[in-house]
Amino acid sequence: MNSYITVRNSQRLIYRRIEDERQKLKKQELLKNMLAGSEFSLKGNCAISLLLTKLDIINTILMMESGRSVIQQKTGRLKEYDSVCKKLEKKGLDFDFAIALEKINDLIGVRAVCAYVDDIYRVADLIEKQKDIKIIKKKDYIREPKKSGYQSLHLILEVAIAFQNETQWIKIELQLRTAAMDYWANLDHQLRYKRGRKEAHVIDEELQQCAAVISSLDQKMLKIRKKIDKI
Ligand code: 0O2
Repeated sequence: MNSYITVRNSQRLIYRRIEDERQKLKKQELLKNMLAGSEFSLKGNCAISLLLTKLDIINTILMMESGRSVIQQKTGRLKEYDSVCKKLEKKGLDFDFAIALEKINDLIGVRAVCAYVDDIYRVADLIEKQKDIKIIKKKDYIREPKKSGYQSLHLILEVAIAFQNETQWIKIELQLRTAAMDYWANLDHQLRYKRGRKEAHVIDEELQQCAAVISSLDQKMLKIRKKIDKI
């Protein structure tokens, strides 16, 4: 009798596990469809275009003041499904579209590369003044670099887009960095960021040292520019 109950219980456990796995796969499939779906990508691409245009205008304003181009390069992207899953997993969250929308700040993202460190804050100041942009959060990894050495200014924003006769606020992350910070981040990303902790550990220190060199280079370049500005 006892062994009969044990078999029944383990059967139940197996069925529950299968059902959980089925539900998980269903949610994953739904998440994939929602991310690739026309409404999310349409709104996301609208938000990206709007922010890129804002950055063009800001660059023109700052160019009139300084006589040089302040934003050297800018790109926008919607986060890939695999990358969304990895991030949800890392944060211990469910594979759910609503949760991803709420908890992942960079589902929609724009990155702008500026000439000098002080340009980054000038651009950020002008972004803050826009009436159709709300600043949700500011993460200053330049004043306080991440343990990895990563530097950039992250602004989590909401931009207003006109969609189906109403205004909708869309969350988007703006990453602002210098070309030197961008160079470091790209190589770090390639070498370490997406690998396992153990694997990456061996190069942690060297990458931190490179980040310090990058930072002092940025400061030196800024000093040189300020010197020439005075003449
Ligand atoms: P990918 O593939 O570049 O998109 P949060 O909930 O906001 O605290 P989150 O979103 O991890 O947690 O915020 P965080 O730490 O500000 O990082 C957001 C993004 O910044 C990352 O997105 C990277 O693009 C970049 N980043 C942060 N730390 C590092 C780092 O040490 N090295 C490099 N190269 N980039 C970094 P993703 O989705 O992790 O990656």
